[in-house]
Amino acid sequence: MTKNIYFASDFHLGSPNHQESRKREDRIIRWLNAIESSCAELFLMGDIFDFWFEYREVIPKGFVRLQGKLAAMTDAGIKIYFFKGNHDMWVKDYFTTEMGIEVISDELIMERNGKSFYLHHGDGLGPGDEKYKILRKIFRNPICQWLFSIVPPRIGLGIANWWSGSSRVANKTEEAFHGEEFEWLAIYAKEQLQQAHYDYFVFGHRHLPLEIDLNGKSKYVNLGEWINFNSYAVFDGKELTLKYFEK
Ligand SMILES: [Mn+2]
Repeated sequence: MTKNIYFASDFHLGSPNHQESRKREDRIIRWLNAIESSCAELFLMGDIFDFWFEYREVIPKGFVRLQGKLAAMTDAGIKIYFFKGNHDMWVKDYFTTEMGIEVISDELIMERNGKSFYLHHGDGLGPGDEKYKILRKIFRNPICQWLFSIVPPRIGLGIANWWSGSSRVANKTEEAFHGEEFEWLAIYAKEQLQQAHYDYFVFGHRHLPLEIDLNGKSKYVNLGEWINFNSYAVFDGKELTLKYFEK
């Protein structure tokens, strides 16, 4: 492996308003420009958009710089993956058709340079959050998605934007660490380790950059978010490390 693999999540573009989102989008473009020459693969691991719903003929306005940049990167031979997050699970084929991006619905298990990875946005895993686990089933249900798709975008996106206005990022809440025993994704990762060995677990969703040693042989990395942290992870073929951009 001569080039690196990069991981980032939770840009929440669109939140809390157009102006602040644009500033964040510019920062993300600067980051992509900075990593591009050393990047073999890029994993965008969910909640890239604060809300994204793809109608059959229509997509939400905005985010054109990111879309253009990602298309240029895949055109240049960089492989890009887009994981569905809990805010942008309604992607269909637009990212694949227009930008050559591979969309991942749930977990992705892979091996790179002899290291095994377990990747997932992180929503709906581990103990607790029962309310969301039910909502997730509704949101991911094809009939519910079809019903939403026939609501005119003016109404559908209006409801969605109102909903995302009440989210964690819209209120700029910086998440706090309450100890490893309360980290539900670390608990989930440890459960997975009972079945099989993975060198690295990479999740988003938690909005807190974390590097947790699970058993001396496996590590859980949380990618944080780009409102307060600008955090991302890089795998150089030997090690997975958490880093911060313009911090
Ligand atoms: Mn998120």
